[in-house]
Amino acid sequence: METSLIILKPDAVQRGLMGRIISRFEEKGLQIVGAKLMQITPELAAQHYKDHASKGFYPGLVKFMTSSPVLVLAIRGNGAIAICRSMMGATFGSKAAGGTIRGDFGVSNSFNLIHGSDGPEAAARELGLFFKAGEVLDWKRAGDAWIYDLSSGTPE
Ligand code: IDP
Ligand code: MG
Repeated sequence: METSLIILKPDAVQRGLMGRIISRFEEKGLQIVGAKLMQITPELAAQHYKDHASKGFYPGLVKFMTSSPVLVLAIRGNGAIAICRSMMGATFGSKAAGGTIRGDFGVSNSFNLIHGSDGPEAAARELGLFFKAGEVLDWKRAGDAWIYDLSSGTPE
């Protein structure tokens, strides 16, 4: 099982899209194992986006991400990191395919609604930035046996 760090960005929160976006992940069969409404500080934004520090869009990105509350989620499932990325769609709302979150809910390239970890290493680092020990919960979901084929002992 993988866990991805997802951020519903300030535009998603301000536009009242949190519920619809979370529903997509739940309907897919992914499990919410952490959730936190918070205002990102400039220091945390800088740590989170450290790989983009040299880019021209970086100052605007930090300003945007710290401008208003975000909803931070830890989302778990078999292959969850890649599944979340494909559900999010391409980075730019103007290019993201229909059926994806960015494709269906936005047109902007910078206000693109959602962040998702791009690999296992990034997910581990980002989960550590946004959640303290004990805030990501290993809870048993009653319906798991109908989400996955568990007959072999591992989720298929
Ligand atoms: P990703 O969020 O799809 O992984 P990244 O390339 O990692 O995309 O960029 C991080 C974030 O920086 C994007 O989600 C977007 O908010 C912003 N961003 C990336 N490229 C641009 C750009 O060219 N103009 C404005 N904002 C950008
Ligand atoms: Mg990225």
